[in-house]
Amino acid sequence: MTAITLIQGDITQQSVDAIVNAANSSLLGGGGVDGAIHRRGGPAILAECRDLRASRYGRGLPTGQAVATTAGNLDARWVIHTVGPRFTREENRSELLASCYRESLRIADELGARTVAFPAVSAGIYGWPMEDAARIAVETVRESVRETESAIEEVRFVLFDEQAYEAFARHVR
Ligand code: AR6
Repeated sequence: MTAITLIQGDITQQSVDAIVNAANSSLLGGGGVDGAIHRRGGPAILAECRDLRASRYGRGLPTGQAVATTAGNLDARWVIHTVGPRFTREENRSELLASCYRESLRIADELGARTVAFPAVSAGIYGWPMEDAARIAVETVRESVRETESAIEEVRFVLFDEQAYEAFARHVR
């Protein structure tokens, strides 16, 4: 049985087995959570991301997929980088956002992670409305841990501000 928990705070301060990063397909860093993870995690994470670009993802990590690296100086064993879709009103990309959560959990499970922290993927720079991002995140994680009979003990959503926390809380209840 996997517990789904919520906290308001900074994901780079969490002690968990795996921290999920809302990356971009270059895997070479950016702003938001991505910037914070590389800043606090140190250069080992970026070095591994560069190797991944060179070996497996020459064209970038596709949207909706995920890949793990070391967590460098973070209090975690792995960072799982996933690429959320940019929000657009012209096209429904919910399935790609759901895929970020499913793929990240699949990799976490494969690695043997027991505790996994997620930010609100796509709900910052990529413009996804928080309410909808929260619904997709919580529904997907719930279904995914049920269907895969995951050995993960806790999936923790780490929300940066109160508005995000409240949006997730409406769905976790
Ligand atoms: N801990 C937890 N949540 C955070 C933190 C933090 N330290 N910092 C920001 N958030 P974003 P995206 C929240 O923009 O929308 C980057 O440049 C933030 O308030 O980090 O998927 C990447 O390289 C928001 O609610 O990710 C990509 O180019 C949520 O995390 C692009 O941004 C996600 O915001 C990805 O954009």
